[in-house]
Amino acid sequence: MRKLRVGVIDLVTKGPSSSMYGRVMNANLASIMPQVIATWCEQDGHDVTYFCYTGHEDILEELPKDCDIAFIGAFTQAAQFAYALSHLLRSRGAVTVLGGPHARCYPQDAAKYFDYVLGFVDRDILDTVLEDCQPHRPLGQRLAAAQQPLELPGVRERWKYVEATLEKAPLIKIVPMLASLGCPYTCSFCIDSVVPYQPLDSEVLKEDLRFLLTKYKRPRIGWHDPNFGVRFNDVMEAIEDVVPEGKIDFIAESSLSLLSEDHLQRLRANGFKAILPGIESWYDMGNKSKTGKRQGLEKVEAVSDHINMIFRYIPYIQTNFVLGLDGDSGPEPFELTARFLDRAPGAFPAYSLLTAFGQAAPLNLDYQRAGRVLPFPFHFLNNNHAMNVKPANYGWPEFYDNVVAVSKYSFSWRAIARRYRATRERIPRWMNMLRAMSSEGFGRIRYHTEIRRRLDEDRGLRDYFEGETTTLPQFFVDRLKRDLGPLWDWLPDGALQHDPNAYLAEAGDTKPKVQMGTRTATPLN
Ligand code: B12
Ligand code: SF4
Repeated sequence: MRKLRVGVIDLVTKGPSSSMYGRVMNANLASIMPQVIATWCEQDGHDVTYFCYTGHEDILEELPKDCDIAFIGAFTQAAQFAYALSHLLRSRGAVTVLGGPHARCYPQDAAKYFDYVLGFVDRDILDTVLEDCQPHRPLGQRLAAAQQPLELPGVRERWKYVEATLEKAPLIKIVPMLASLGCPYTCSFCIDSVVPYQPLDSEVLKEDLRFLLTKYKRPRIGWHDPNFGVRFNDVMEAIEDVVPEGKIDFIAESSLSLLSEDHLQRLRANGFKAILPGIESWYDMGNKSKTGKRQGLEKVEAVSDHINMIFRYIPYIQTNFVLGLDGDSGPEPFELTARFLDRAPGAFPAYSLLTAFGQAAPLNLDYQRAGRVLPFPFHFLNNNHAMNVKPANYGWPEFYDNVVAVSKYSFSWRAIARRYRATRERIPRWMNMLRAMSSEGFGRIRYHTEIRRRLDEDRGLRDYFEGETTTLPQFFVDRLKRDLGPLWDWLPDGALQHDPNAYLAEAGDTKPKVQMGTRTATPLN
């Protein structure tokens, strides 16, 4: 294989950012896979330039120059930014490759702007691309391994990329690690519901933990496992084998069903400082939260007791909710969330508006078949800036009234003060405060309130939400232009639009059975 100049770009954000929280945290949200790609390319003998874009760099200045091939890792919210970047890099003679969540969810669209669009990637797929390395235009080649890779280079092998990224994190440095891929649960809205659970090599894990103890006085590790601790004993034994008690702090996303009291005792002993369980809904997903058939207030009571019990062991808890699921109707789900916050005041609530990310989850076919998926530009699909599924049981004004109400309740000064008092440790207290006052708390209240106002006052925007027009409201065009900064000029023609039913079409299905265009001010069922 000829020696290539390879650029690897990890897009942590969707454009230039001046946010305080972003400056502190974005580098800590970098992805593992771009570092893996960089490591593998280097092991294959290529010249690699790796660049993690956190939103605070001058993108035009720091972009890898003169590459033969550029790999870009992007979430869907960074799709337009990535498309523009690909356009720019192609104009300089590079072949471009897209990988990551957007490539997995919207390969049909991404293929219009990249030479290769990758799904699951292992070394064979990477080598296929590197060996071929030529423009594929107008439509890029779509390649994917049949399953997730069985092994990945650990932190020691990825170190130079980890280190370069964490230099951009001024206060807290969190090293990303993986102990497993996939998930044994089957939450139908989730990308992992169809990816088999697979633990990664525990020897690599141990070696990485040992290695990190030589690099930092007290390392902090963020597990990127979709559901950490499924093989609980195995992973705890690996940690206990090599980490002296209290020498490493860990953060993990784990489902409540895995967080029993005996597990929590062990997690505390092993330095787990933050846990992010998904609650999702008060009417659904009982298997995940170990609440079985309990629903509504009964589930609130069970879950808040559980969360308060977790607090006795773990100082920071973020609880994840999905707003607008089909099982929800009326103000009650939102009011129940407020009751939950009353009963478990220390939990930091993270809200996601229900989003059908292309072909991520099987449930998305149903939404597309029902004609419920709206064509919001990818840039707004970050679970907050747009909800691209028409809610089953709410009209938009009613839905946003509830979203605004629950956001205001969650980030009121009263709630912030109660969260502060209920949190024991200094960094978690400070994190909660910063998050509430940044774009995540106050910022979202402002944003959702603006959307709610426009639903009444901006006819074009309302029609777009109702599916009565596909003309993108000026509000979104202006925001996108502002957010892309210098890359707006590189956005390819047509890149603001996509086919929201591409997955359905590719699955060989016909047109959506229910066409949009009817207002749903009253419940549909
Ligand atoms: C860990 C995680 C996070 C972490 C770390 C994020 C990160 N930078 O990786 C945190 C908590 C920070 C996070 C944040 C968010 N997340 Co998240 N997250 C995940 C999770 C659980 C695991 C991802 C992971 O690392 N898997 C391990 C890797 C090895 O596997 P993989 O992602 O499947 O990648 C394979 C291929 O895609 C490919 N690949 C991946 N990256 C790249 C890069 C290149 C260059 C190449 C060539 C290939 C490649 O190779 C891999 C091996 O086969 C996924 C769920 C899931 N399992 O995908 C959600 C998920 C990726 N997140 C999601 C979302 C929406 C978000 C947020 C927008 C949430 C929010 N509202 O804030 C933010 C956005 C952050 C950002 N950077 O833009 C969505 C993404 C949907 C989409 N199409 O964009 C997912 C799929 C969850 C879901 N809703 O179903 N997330
Ligand atoms: S438990 Fe979490 S990671 Fe697993 S399928 Fe459900 S939502 Fe996805």
